[in-house]
Amino acid sequence: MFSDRATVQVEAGRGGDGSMAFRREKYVPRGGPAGGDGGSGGDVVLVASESLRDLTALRFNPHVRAPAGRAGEGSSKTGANGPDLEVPVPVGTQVFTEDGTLVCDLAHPGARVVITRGGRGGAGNIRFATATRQAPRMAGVGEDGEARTLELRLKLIADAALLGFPNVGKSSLLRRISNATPKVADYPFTTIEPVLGIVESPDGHQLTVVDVPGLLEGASEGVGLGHEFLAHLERARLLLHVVSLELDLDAARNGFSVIFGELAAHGHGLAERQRLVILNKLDLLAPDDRGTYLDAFAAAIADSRLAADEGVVRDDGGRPVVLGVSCATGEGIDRLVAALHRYAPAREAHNDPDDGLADYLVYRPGIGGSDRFRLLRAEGGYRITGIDDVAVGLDPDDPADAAALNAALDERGVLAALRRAGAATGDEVRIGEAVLIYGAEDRR
Ligand SMILES: Nc1nc2c(ncn2[C@@H]2O[C@H](COP(=O)(O)OP(=O)(O)OP(=O)(O)O)[C@@H](O)[C@H]2O)c(=O)[nH]1
Ligand SMILES: [Mg+2]
Repeated sequence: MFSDRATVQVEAGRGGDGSMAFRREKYVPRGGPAGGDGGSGGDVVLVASESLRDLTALRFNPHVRAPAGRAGEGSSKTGANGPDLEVPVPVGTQVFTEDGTLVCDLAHPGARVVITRGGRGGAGNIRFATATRQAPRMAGVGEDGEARTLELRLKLIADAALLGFPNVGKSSLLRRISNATPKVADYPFTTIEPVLGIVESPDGHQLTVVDVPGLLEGASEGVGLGHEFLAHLERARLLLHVVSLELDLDAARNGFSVIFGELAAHGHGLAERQRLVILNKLDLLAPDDRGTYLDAFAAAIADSRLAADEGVVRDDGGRPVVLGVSCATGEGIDRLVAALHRYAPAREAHNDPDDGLADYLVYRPGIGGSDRFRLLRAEGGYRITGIDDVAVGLDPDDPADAAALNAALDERGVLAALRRAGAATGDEVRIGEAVLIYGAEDRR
């Protein structure tokens, strides 16, 4: 199974609560406050890992939660921070919000994106001491960690991608030129999921080549398997268009045009992408006829009125290059590997900071938002700061106002935060001047 999509619910760790504690020493009758701050909750961090092939692991574990911070303790001890939770994803994973906005693209190995921030720890009661309030009975409650639903989509990253009709010998070719060993058989759709191989040049440079399921006419609209996999060609710099030798040249050319039509229909620049034409199964022709056939095929595709040769790699004379090979005998394979390295030269190590791809990124959708609030644990209940405006002008004893207030608090996440902080029915909740009573009907 190969999964190139997963929907995940990510939740960063909640901050630890601040402590409400006092010094107790033998000869200090009324020690001052000594409650330390809570630690912050762990972030959730996506990390692009070369050891993952696809998103299957996340599909089966779509809930990702970072550990909470520890509560502060007496003797002014700060609680430990919750450790960050690192979630490995395959290189080439793109992250989208639920409404389809691209958040980041983890296209480089080792790229890291902080996808949700842990909540801040609550302040210990030491921080509430003032000249007139020397024994504060109040401590901050840890903030909730950020939570969101994200859609992950994998688009494989390879230097070159094989494409063509089923059964033309794409997998046989990958076996010949790389370390990969995809299944080869004499029926269409032997390959049902992408396979990556590493091709080494004689001078030691390495390239990655991806083999995808064969394409059919209509693939871009969902015929066969090709539709889902066309997306995995998008990030290849060079396409390797494999054609199987057919004695009828017209049929061979038409097939070539059909595949081009699917690339063009898919879009994303596939039609214009550099494309190297490979004619496989050359062993089916008598040795003397091979050169003539290759020339005739090159002329036929250049002559096509369907622009199917757009993007095709050409020789110095402007004629399409058609590399004849036989995966059965190995003929032409060395030339093909050389051409591969020539037209898809090894990428320089990633060093372009402006390519829009994440190396280290902190995703902050809520920054500057008005919904930040702090929850304090106070004697008799809780105090909420930072959102005094929600209660202004509303009378909690009036049912309509109370309902509006309830909805506003729910929307800003205050009710959820109170619930998580352990609020019980009857607890007082103060917002600015307003005093509310936390009730069971608040629970959902
Ligand atoms: N005679 C001959 N047969 C070949 C050659 N290359 C591949 N074949 C045969 O062609 C058939 C299909 O080969 P595959 O490599 O599985 O083809 P594919 O394009 O990966 O096929 P799908 O995965 O179904 O899209 C197998 O029976 C291979 O043995 C070749 O150079 N000469
Ligand atoms: Mg195959």
